[in-house]
Amino acid sequence: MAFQLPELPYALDDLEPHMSRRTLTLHHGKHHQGYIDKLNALVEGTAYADRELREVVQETCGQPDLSAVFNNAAQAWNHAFFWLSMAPRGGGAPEGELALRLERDFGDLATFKQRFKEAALGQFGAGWAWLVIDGGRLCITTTSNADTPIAHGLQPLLAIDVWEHAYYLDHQNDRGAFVDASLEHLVNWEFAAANFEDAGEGNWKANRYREVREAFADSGLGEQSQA
Ligand code: MN3
Repeated sequence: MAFQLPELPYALDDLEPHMSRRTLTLHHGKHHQGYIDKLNALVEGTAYADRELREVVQETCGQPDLSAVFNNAAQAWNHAFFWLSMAPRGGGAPEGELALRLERDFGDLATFKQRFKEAALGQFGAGWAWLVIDGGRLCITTTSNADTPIAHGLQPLLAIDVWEHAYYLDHQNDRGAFVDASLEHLVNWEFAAANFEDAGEGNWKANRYREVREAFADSGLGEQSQA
């Protein structure tokens, strides 16, 4: 079965005034649809046509002769993830274990937002800014063009599309204003928390165990026991 454009999880004007109906209409209905259509044309009649989208992304990464498949598959996946990374009346603050982890790894929410914005502004040209889990730690990372954390073994929690088409109609060249609006009003922390749990995080027993284990390693006894 051909890959399908996922429906938006909200109405086209639900993210206004921070993301306009016009932007969402074009971004979802033209850009995202375009990646799906190109992917379907590229994989028709190949084994990739019957695979999960995520598998297509992971299996075609880094293969020069499959770069067109990778680019369109990754963009199809990234956009589906991006729509879920936003919510009407989003923003605010994460709760529960994710909030504690954000404090542990960034200090506080304001510092996280500042670093996320710096990363998004520092991404030269088209790409994406992500909150990911890397080895149990929350990290901010960026990718260029279609590249995606799932091609590199990282579990993303949130994404912001920083291609110009994501913000030019609403914020013109001001990527920083777009990132600010996204973090203040659109970011879907419930989606981030769900991804956090899917990655095996957020279980208080596991986290307590991890803290004990890290303290043990920091004491030097951990290394000694491995020798
Ligand atoms: Mn886009």
